[in-house]
Amino acid sequence: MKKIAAILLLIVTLAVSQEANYDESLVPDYTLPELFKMQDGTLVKTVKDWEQKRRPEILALFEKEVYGKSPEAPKNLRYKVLEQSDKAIDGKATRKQVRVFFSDNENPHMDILIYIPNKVSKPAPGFLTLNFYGNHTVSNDPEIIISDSWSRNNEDFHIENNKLDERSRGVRTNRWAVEKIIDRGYMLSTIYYGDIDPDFNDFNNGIHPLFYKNDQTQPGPDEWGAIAAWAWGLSRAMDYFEKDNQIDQNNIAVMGHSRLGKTSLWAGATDPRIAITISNCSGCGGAAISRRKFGETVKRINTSFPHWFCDNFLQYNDNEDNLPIDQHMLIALMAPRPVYIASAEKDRWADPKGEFLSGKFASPVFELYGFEAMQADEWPPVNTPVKGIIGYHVRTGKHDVTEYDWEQYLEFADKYLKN
Ligand code: GTR
Repeated sequence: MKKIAAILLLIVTLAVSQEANYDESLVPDYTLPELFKMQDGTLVKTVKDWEQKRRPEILALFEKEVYGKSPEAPKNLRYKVLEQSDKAIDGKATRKQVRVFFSDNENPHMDILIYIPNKVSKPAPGFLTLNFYGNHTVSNDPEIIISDSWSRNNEDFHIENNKLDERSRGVRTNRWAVEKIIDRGYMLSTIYYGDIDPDFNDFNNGIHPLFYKNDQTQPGPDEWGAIAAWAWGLSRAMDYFEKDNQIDQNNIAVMGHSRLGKTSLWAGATDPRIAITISNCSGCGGAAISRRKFGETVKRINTSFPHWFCDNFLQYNDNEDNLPIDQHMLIALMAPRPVYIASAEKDRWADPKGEFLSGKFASPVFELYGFEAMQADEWPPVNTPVKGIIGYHVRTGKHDVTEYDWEQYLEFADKYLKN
């Protein structure tokens, strides 16, 4: 009898410890690491202090403790335009599908699907994105090449045996305002994230093995996890844009949702060529402040997705207060480039308020550059975007990308990309 009671108690304890906190009054008191206090104790006073000392320190801490360090671009990166037509989207756009080879071999490679508005005569500014289930899911366009990389299965999308096929063409059009983006004069490009690294806990496929030394079979504790690898892939697309004179390489906004929103933030932090960074519902390990432990926690994310971050991040399971950084510092790494953080009211798992706060707490760095701080003292009401160099909105609805989200990103781009 005693034994049964003990087992029951254990089960209840385990269940409770797994439960996420959604109660604001239970958010613990926390002290954030100081943005402007350098490791030697001196304070940042000027942009030069920030750029030459503090920013590199913070970037190095995120590399070592959270996402892992990524390698440089391979010297032998190659590109091949697989297909091109100026008759896409009812003749409004030129579609290009470009294969990027990461070595002298055929594999691994990633395909960039690009739509460029025909009405724009100069190189087009626009959006660089990753997608979850293949380029062919973002539009019904029959010419989009289907990736043969490993995919997560999805019953709703008829994705079985980890293989993408014709049945999933166009299944994600609701998340991609392709025509609207083109009509507004922007380029849209997207890459299947599984081309860069398949999203499961294994480091023997995708991009990682290309960089292993000797008998290495997985990244070291401070080397790139999957998020860093996906971000690295975005940087390789930026390398390609430098070579394509139809694309305005200096006016590219990286946008991503959820795990790919975490990825866009890491890409924006590590690649200064990215003009604007947009994270949509990025949550834990993205924009949300880790120390709040609201919704998904460091422990939960490291347990469910052990391959996303570097192994050093495991030390902070149930130990957020010892992190030498928090996610507001990731937002600060974008400065003075504009950054947009978006949340959804029902996406409490991602801690919408914590996502807002990281933008707010990053403000001092933008102010150092002479910009106004985030233009909201309190977490704003739903569907009331905060416009400024740190943009923010929480919209009604769930964890998703909607027309409303794209409308805000297009406005943000009108303000900061075209000029
Ligand atoms: C969830 C995960 C989140 C978020 C999301 C997604 O299961 O807990 O951190 O990344 O997946 O990417 O859709």
